[in-house]
Amino acid sequence: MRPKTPFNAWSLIRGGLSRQQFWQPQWRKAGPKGSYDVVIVGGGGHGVATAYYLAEHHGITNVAVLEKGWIGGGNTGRNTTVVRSNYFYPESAAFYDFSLQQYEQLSRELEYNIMFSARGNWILAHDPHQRDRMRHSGAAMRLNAVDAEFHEREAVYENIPGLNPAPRHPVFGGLFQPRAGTARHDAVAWAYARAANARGVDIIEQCEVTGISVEGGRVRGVETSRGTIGCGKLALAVAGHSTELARLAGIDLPIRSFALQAFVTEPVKPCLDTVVMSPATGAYVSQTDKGELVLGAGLDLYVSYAQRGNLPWMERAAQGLVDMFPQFSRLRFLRQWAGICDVTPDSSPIIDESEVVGMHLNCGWGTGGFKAIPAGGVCLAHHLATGIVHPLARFASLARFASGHLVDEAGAAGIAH
Ligand code: FAD
Ligand code: PYC
Repeated sequence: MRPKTPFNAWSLIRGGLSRQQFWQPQWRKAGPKGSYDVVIVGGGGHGVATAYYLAEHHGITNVAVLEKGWIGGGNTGRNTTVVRSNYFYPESAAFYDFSLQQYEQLSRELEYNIMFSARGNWILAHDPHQRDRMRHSGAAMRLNAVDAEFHEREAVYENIPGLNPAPRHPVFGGLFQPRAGTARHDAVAWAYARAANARGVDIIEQCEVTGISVEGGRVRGVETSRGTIGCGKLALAVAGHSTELARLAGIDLPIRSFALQAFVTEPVKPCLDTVVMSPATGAYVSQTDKGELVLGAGLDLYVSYAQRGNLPWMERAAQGLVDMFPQFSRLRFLRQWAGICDVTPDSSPIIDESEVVGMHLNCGWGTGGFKAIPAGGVCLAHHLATGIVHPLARFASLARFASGHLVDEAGAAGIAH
């Protein structure tokens, strides 16, 4: 007979860590010092990733991340977790595919399970024109060395179990990226914050930046709800609040902020093993490891900083979902929420130094910046540390809005960019 081991639920939950290790905070609580070499405003994915790469790639650790709420409490902890690199133009394909490659090995690098799942991403074509365009996009992706498969209608139905055989918007085919998938959003922020902190970075929550001090055209520091903090360089990574923060330094950004909503249903057994996006219905859906369906639709149609959901958009997302998968019609929604997205005229990001010397920007991610967190962090850290734009971030300059060298990715996935 096997010896009986006493069942201990706690040791299972702790996953092999001792009680002391398990309860240890992920990062040490820090009060702000009087000044830092680099101050990063915004404790979302881009802010904490930048801090990590400053320390890991460049040995710069006299760094603070200032977050007005809690780490990951902005769009990073509100997004629908899709990571993919199915962009059209060579510049964006190189940038987003580099990011996806980082995601593929991030759990190992940061020693933190970010639950990356390469379950693939489908974009459905609902008319012959969309089908032609998706073939074209697939060809562009392959030319850019990104994995892409265009499938005719029959193959789409073979691959997506339960897809409505007679939807109101018929399916003419689909563009599939096998390496795309999902990752647990807040784990990404926690993993980077923990790794940055372990290398010496101060992670300071409940610290709102209310002013930026500029002297002789150069940034000197910030005013915060916890006092004045001086800095050699400043980085703003505040997503939907970028225009407000940049204005504190006298800069007008070509960005408008819109709410993007998301919804989850009650959990059910595994029934959907991929991400499905349907541009015609405006909805997209995937299933979490817990069993909930996560879904959303496009941006709200008016500019706003109101971080909340609304009934018309919930109806729109539900209609799209039920048109694609009628069997989900009896599921109940558990939660709805919104995040404020920072949209540029060409739907490509800004990673650049501003006209205030020493003040850098990481913004303009709109509806699609979760997948870009590793690349955004690498590029901003490189620019802050070396003074040179990272080659992957050349397309994300501020100058393009004056010169007209736009990289228009508004149609990247039909729903999000
Ligand atoms: P955030 O995570 O928003 O971080 C900015 C931080 O700055 C916030 O925590 C905020 O509190 C802080 N801050 C603001 N003002 C101040 C201040 N004055 N002082 C101090 N701190 C301040 N992208 C994808 O790639 N895939 C998806 O599936 C996807 N789905 C989405 C679904 C929804 C509903 C939403 C809203 C977005 C989605 N996105 C998605 C977009 C993605 O979430 C964002 O582009 C990305 O998270 C931006 O990260 P960030 O670090 O720039 O911003
Ligand atoms: O970027 O894949 C994405 C996305 C999906 C929904 C919102 N953004």
